[in-house]
Amino acid sequence: MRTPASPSHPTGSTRSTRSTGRTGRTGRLAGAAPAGCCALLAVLAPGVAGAASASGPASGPASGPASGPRSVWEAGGDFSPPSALVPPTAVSFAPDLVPYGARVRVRTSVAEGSTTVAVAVEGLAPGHAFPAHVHAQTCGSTPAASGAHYQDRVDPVQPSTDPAYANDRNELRLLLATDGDGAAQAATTVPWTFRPGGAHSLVLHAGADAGTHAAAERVACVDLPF
Ligand SMILES: [Cu+2]
Repeated sequence: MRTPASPSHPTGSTRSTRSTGRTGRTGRLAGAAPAGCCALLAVLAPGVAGAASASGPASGPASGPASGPRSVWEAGGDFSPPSALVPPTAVSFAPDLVPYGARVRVRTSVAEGSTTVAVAVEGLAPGHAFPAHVHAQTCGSTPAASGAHYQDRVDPVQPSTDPAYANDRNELRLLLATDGDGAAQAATTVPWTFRPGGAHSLVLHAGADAGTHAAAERVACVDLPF
């Protein structure tokens, strides 16, 4: 019998809010980022936004996040085809759900042993709920390249289906529910930090059968900068 996920882990809080209207250009989230961008994320996670302004631009340390002083990493860009000449930061494998040119921003904040990930998207299929998870490997030319879900306590049996490990306390999960314009925001906090070098991407799944896509299909991927 396996040991269940640590009972000391509180349930991760996940929020999903809807946004109306367009926001500023996609780009850096801190420092010189457009006001629309940061105001949008400030709504999601005021503590994170405040930390970003205090810690300056997004370029985090080369090593992975660790507990201790607050660190902020930012990522994102325009979704591009995996075949793009320049390897894109954000890849779409299903342009009918995640059109090329749609935008994503991800802010990861680590402080005092907890991790908050805030995500904002624009230009996706409207009225659709995309489950998004942190995965272990970087995005690649195929949806499978991003590997397994990142787990705080790694399930010894892979692929992991044991609910003692595959749950929203042991993995980092969000739900991006787009509004009528295809915009969505979500943030979640987990009471642990990523192992250095252990987490490399945020993957969007179809969520529900859509067109030719099965619910579990990986429709897009964003490289995370740590
Ligand atoms: Cu996933």
